[in-house]
Amino acid sequence: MSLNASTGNNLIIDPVTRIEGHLKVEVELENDHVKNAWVSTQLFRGIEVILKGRPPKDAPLFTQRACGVCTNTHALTSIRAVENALKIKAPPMAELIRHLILSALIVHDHLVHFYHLHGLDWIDMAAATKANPAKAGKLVAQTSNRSDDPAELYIIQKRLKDFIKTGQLGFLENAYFLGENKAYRFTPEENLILSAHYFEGLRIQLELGRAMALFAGKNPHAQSMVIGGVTCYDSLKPEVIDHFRHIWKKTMEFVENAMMPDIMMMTKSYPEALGYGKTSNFFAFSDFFNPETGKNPYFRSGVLWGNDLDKHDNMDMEHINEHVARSWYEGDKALKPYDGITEPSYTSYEDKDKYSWSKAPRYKGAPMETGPLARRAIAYARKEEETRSMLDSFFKQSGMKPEQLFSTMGRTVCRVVETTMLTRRMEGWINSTAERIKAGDDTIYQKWKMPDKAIKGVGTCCVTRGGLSHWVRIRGGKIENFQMVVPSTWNLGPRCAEGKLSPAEQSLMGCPCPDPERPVEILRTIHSFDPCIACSVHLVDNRGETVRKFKVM
Ligand code: NFE
Ligand code: MG
Repeated sequence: MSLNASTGNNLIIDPVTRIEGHLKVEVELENDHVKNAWVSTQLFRGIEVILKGRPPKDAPLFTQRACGVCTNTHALTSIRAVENALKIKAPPMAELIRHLILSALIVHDHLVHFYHLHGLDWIDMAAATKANPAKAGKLVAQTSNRSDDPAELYIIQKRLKDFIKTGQLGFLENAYFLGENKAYRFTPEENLILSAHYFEGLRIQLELGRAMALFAGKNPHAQSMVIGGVTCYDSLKPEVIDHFRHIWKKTMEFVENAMMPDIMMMTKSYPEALGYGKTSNFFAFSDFFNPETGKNPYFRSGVLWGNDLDKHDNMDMEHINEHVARSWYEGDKALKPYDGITEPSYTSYEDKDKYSWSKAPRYKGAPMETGPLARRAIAYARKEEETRSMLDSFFKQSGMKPEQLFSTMGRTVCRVVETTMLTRRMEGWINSTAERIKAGDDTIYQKWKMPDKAIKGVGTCCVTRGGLSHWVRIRGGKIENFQMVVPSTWNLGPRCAEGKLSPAEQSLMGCPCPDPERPVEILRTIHSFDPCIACSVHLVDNRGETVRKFKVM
């Protein structure tokens, strides 16, 4: 990571690392706190433009290449958009398989974010070398259903020590920053446990990739999802669903006995992170509908206003539009996604009027956060039983209060709670798939015909980072317009035409920054959104005065 201080009190972090894609954060500091913030996507995604004039069946193959992280969700969402336009529904078995692929992806991504992307904002692996493995083993036994296994922890610690002896410390030396860093407060034993879970999580990550590929054909980027259903006829075998179940079981054990106790430990060790990172409004889409009826979604849509658990509403797609006035695009009018225009018009790296490749989606004109915090807060506000009981029990054990959900740490708490809920729910879909395979159900595709007349459709999806929507207009069997309104666009976009800050910009206002050379609180807050500024054109122009240099070995 490189930090560049421009003149005055502004601090620029560019690029923000441990995310997907290229993000620049600029903040104005006053009295050790953030007074103003600009979040800028330093990357152009041309996918919407590429799709124009192509046949709709190309959409899943192109859209999922926007990203290597949420991959098959774009395929699925574009398929749903076209299916919505055609007014068709995939057969129940195809819907079930889509549930398996999507849920495995969300669990995978949440786990990767918790340990491998966001984890090192809190965990100091170098400090884990000072731990007493026996003491750490006792702590594991006290906080989870796992048995006391100091031998495993001793081996991890030895590996870390050997690695550190090589002198090529990279990210392991006192977290991101050289020297003593008071912002890192886990005990050596806690650091050792979390380091062990970081490495174990890498193996689960690999397995979950395999689980997706069992039905998606490959990972990343599903090959088997098509308009009308799925095509994985070869996967409709008992041994395939057994393999999927085997991976699910390992994941479930890890989620319950590592992720859940670890987020508890984190919340207790960093209570101040419950006090910053606030945004204002939230939305969620529905997903995981009953495969037979297409009703009763497991994740339910909604809107929540002003960080108020008593102020919630139904979601109405009519109220979504996208602003470009402060983005590097032509035009200054907010447009409905069906009529959205993506015409690049870059100004400069220093520009504060137009400063991002991201558009600024708004709902009823308001910036809305989306993602696990939005989904869980809306479900909690609506008194949905499972979310309510999981969060209430977390509040009781951690001392956290419901209103503290709206914070940097609250975002991560919701991510882990959601991971647990979804992993538990997967068992039912695995059972249903196994039963249908046993009964010989191989109806996974419904034929369709593209009409000549003009049609349009919208597809929505609950993806890892929030509510994703694809909007397609088709004429003469070709895509006339295609717009993707992506969770990270909602969360990490720029200001809109009315100058309203995006959720990520709001979240930084007032964020503490006691050490501008090591602005870990700002990184914790930005990372808590799990940003994905997916890869397209890379346009970074790095200027300013260097305050620290980091060698990448
Ligand atoms: Ni590229 Fe994504 C997800 C989508 S972007 S990771 O989840 O859609 O926020
Ligand atoms: Mg878009």
